[in-house]
Amino acid sequence: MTTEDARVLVMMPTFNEATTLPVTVAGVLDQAPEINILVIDDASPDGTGLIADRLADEDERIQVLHRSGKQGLGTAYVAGIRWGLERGYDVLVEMDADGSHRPEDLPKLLRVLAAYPDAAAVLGSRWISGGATQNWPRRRQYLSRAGNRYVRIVLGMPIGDATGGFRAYRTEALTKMNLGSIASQGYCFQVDMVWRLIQAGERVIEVPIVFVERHAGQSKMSNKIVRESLVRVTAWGLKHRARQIIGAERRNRKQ
Ligand SMILES: Nc1nc2c(ncn2[C@@H]2O[C@H](COP(=O)(O)OP(=O)(O)OP(=O)(O)O)[C@@H](O)[C@H]2O)c(=O)[nH]1
Ligand SMILES: [Mg+2]
Repeated sequence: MTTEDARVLVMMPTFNEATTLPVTVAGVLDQAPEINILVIDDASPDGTGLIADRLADEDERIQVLHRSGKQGLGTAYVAGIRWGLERGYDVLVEMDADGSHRPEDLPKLLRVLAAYPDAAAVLGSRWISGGATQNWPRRRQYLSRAGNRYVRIVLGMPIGDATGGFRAYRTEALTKMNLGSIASQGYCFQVDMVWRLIQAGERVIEVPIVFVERHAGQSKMSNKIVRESLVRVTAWGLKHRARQIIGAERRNRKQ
């Protein structure tokens, strides 16, 4: 699969992104004219869904999935992945609509995925060499770095930025995944996806990106989302350790 002949769908979940969605969509189509975009809107009170419909009317590369109310980022992406798998895309991309993910980084993600046919996913990373954040408050940087360090320690995953949401998956790897068992709602959905791929023995590659603080609209980040991540990542880590220990005990008994 080369970048040219792969069918690529960019999934863009939105909740109250009326100002930033049109700019992001235009930027993506400018950078990668051959791709399609699916906006997944959770009945945004600010009318983002209507704006998305208008964009879709004007350009057949854009489609909209409307959901009845705010149901969280994780379920929005699972709905987007199902939609993309049903329609036979080769690559599914996750991307925020708030301007934080620069469209100019998209071709790089797609290029690297095409260059490594054995890779299941390419993650845009803020926390590897060459990656950066722009205008992000110190507190958010600290939270993201500390969260990612915790993920690395608890899950033993050699990933610099497992919580980031700008990434490209090869659909082949996603078809093997049990999407119905994904319960994560907030950021930990991102960790959940990488963890599932790594556990399945898939190769995951990171490329540096520059993450830009949103200029408009409001963050949906909350203490609840941080708590969910902490609880779930800790539970996955304990389960993983327990499996390792039980496996080692069995092996010892056989010897
Ligand atoms: N459909 C849908 N989209 C959501 C939901 N929560 C967040 N989003 C979208 O997911 C993307 C990321 O959400 P943000 O609020 O920017 O969260 P974040 O990027 O993790 O946090 P900030 O750095 O503070 O912006 C944005 O495009 C949001 O509009 C949700 O419940 N449903
Ligand atoms: Mg954001």
